[in-house]
Amino acid sequence: MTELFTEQLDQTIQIGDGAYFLRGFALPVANVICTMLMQHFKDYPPQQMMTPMGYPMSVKTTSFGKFGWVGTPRGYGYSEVDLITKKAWSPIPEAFLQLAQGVAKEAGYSDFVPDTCLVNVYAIGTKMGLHRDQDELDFSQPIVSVSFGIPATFLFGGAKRGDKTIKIPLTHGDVVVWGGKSRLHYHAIKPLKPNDHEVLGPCRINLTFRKAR
Ligand code: MD3
Ligand code: FE
Repeated sequence: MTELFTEQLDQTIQIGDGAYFLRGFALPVANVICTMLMQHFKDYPPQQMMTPMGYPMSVKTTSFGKFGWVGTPRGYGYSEVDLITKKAWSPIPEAFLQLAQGVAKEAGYSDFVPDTCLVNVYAIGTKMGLHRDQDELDFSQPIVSVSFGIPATFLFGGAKRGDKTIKIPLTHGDVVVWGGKSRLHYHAIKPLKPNDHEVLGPCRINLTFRKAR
């Protein structure tokens, strides 16, 4: 574990089949993106969605793009409108797209065209339980994740729920591309430990770029 994270900035490190970790890759655009996120939260407030199991998530979620992920007591999946404001989601900003596509290309996915950007907002103590991302149509398309704010411990498992997990610390500016076999692997975020980030305060924000349809 240790040696992965003593590597230099700007290096692409393979952490699994089709999974690539780019430490600090988003740092140069972090301030621009975080500022745009703050504005987006006013227009499309992050909400606690319901899990497919029928429990409210501790994390709050909003989206950009043609589709956004929603979870309600009556079902979950991708929706073209925000269920609270009833508005169509706003388009994925160009700066976000450039980041996601630049990263995907770095990992060998040169034709990645995301149609959704999910935004997960974590307060201290919130978490995301072990799950797979399987609401998208084409699993040959990767997911690009970008983390901002305070650090979190990401758990990366295998194809089966009971498979062993490895811990990967994710912090401000870190980017991971999840393709290949990793695309359908189980994963989770451990409850966030108390901390404070100079830009975002006691908060973590994760963006996931996906092709839903
Ligand atoms: C591995 N989000 O939104 S990002 C999610 O930090 C989600 O908010 C977490 O899991 C977060 O579904 C983790 C890292 C991530 C995202 C998608 C993956 C890892 C993944 C899809 C497949 C395998
Ligand atoms: Fe996930």
